[in-house]
Amino acid sequence: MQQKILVARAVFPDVIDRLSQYFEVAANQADHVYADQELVEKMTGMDGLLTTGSERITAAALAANPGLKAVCNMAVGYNNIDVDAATRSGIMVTNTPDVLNETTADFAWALMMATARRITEAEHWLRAGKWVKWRYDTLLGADVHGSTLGIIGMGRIGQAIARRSSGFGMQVIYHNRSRLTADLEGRANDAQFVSKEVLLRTADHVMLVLPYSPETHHTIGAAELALMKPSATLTNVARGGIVDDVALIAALRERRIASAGLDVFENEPALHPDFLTLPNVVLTPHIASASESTRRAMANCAADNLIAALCGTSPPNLLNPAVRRKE
Ligand code: 8YV
Repeated sequence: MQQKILVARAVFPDVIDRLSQYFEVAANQADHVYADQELVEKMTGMDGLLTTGSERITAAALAANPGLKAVCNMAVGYNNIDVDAATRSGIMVTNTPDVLNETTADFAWALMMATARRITEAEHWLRAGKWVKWRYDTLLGADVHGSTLGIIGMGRIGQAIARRSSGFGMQVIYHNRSRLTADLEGRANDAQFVSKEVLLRTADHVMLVLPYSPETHHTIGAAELALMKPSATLTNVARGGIVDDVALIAALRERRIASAGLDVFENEPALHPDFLTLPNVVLTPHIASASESTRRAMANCAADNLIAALCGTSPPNLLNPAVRRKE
């Protein structure tokens, strides 16, 4: 009998066609966002799932579907999936690393530069008809070239961001769970490992690229924001919840830091309404990996993992190799 899969959200039609050559596919091309319980019901009888970062795959959802064999996330982050529970239930979990490193690094730079040089604020000002004369102090921003870039979370995306800084004559400092090898530090524009406190006190531009977990929840809160320079910017392309949004809003409002560039938010897509009232924040809707070719690569990577997982070979991006395959 043909195995069944659920593709939980809309995806490129040719990826559905590809998966249909192997499986009976329940697709959601209408892109309905399933509530948690609705998703559990849709999972019933499925052998595999193709999810995005928006679906919460909890221990309860997994327990309600004992026949499930694989959950393949179309994202590098996988904090939406209870991987430990999946491992205990013999369910393989995969993600899509590497294919989005460079695209996400490009976007992180775009966001940091827009934040430092007040690009969106300037455009709103111009569109509002406020540009009636040149002034020496109109929309003055912070330089990026020659400044110190502080990266928290120096994985593959963090390193790709650091590499780009060499053309800007920047000094790179970073903080990470573990220090990189000397070779990797060299390739990351001679990045220097420092404590989180030194990074926050020293960096002109702080960039967050670390994965979300209970341990990294509110890595940046009121205390950390208080360490930053009043002229500094903060860019988050990682996950909502790494920053305490309420504390950040207060710091931006009181100009305790200069500005922030945010692609991710607590409770997204329902971001805190106060962000919309602040001029010194650049807001984007979780699109750091959203180039045409990268989103295609992510979808195909998730499909590759699902096909391998259900057709008896080892998925290329298996996150829980301890899992015992179900027959
Ligand atoms: C995705 C991401 O767009 O890969 C990740 O972890 O955050 C983004 O690239 C998003 O999670 C969709 O699944």
